[in-house]
Amino acid sequence: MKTSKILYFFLMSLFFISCSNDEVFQEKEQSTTVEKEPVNSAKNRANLKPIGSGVMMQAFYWDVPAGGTWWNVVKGKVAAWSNAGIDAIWLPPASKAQNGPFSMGYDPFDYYDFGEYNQMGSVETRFGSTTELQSLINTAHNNRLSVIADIVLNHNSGGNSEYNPFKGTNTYTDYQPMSGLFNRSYYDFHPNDAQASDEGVFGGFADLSHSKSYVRDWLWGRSNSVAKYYKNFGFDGWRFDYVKGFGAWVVKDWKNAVGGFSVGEYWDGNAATLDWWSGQAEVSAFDFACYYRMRDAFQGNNLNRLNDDMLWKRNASKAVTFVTNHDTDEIINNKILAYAYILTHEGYPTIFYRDYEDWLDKNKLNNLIWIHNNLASGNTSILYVDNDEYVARRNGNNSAGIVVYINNSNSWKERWVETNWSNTRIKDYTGHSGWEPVTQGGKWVKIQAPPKSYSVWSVK
Ligand SMILES: [Ca+2]
Ligand SMILES: [Ca+2]
Repeated sequence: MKTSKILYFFLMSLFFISCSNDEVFQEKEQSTTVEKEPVNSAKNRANLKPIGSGVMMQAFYWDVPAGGTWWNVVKGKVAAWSNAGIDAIWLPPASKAQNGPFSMGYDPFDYYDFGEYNQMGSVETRFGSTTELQSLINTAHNNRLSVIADIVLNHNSGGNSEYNPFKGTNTYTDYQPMSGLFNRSYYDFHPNDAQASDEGVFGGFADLSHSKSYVRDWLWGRSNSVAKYYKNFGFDGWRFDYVKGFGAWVVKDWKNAVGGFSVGEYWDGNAATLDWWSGQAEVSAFDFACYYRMRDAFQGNNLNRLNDDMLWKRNASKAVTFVTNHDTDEIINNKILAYAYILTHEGYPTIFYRDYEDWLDKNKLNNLIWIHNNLASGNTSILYVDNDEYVARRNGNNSAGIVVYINNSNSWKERWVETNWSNTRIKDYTGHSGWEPVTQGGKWVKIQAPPKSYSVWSVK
């Protein structure tokens, strides 16, 4: 989560306080008694595609339509996504937050309320009801997709005011959620009798103190902990929000308690730092180094930056690559080129909902997903790079591998490159070039790429 979002929360809080709850949310409270679907069986999970074998879908963006419909929107798309080669969907924080029906979920109040208790102004969350979430997860599983929960462990929001002896004043640290689970008080937030502070705070939010055994026990330790409640509900993996705000051991302990694919949002452009955090937490990390280098390359028109350090180059198995997310306001020029980059390179790539559904050419993305899942294997050799051209080779292991040619100039480019294939006919699997050249005995071949576009070559 991004610092500029603090203003959003603040303004929404003011708006919320100024509204009369009864008038605004009356309709919401009526349509909530629907029979619950059964929790997913282990059998249902057994057929899931392995996470990382395909591509992740970030199944939301900032300010998706409110009104409790988003889970149903996503449910309507998962079959097509799975057919396209997606292997997991990442959902926004699913539990009731302070801003209730308006919240994107990053101001968590009651971790156990997926939209079944009338608190914080509504029964449903912004995204829907418990039943609708359960139905979405069941549908995703039936389509072999894993479901990744967005977990906010750094801070809470929405507690009542109480006198806090550690601050000598009143603080909003009195939490008595309607689920009746994980009540909190000033002892559970910084500063307290255990710690004055931890690695970081987010804005003015109440900063959870993981040094308290009570907090650790509720978050992941006990049989009805938050982590186990989510897992039993059907979530398969975890995306941890703002992990700069607490020790890497918190993520590690959560993962050890319930297992599952895990990725942390350590917002830092330094590849060495990301690699360090990933090693400490023993989970994956979003490759912010790759994100910033791609921005320099495609926004700054200097593809030489793709030569620079990124997490996937240090530890591909722990790098989750992305072109944009719900927090990044910068628009990368020629975004499809950035997707051509992450979908042909190492790391576990993520596609942003709006890029796929609203903004970019879905056929081009589907083609790149297919290339990622079927051809782009093995380690990477960069064959050529200058300001506006980039050529790299995936050397193959379980498939033939590829040569990807990215052209950020305004004219066609062609170039002799060294492949891993001798006397072999190859073709461009994007269809952008109609050439079908035969590689020389020494494995060299001439390939081409159209202006502001790319080509991906492999054995015909
Ligand atoms: Ca709904
Ligand atoms: Ca913190």
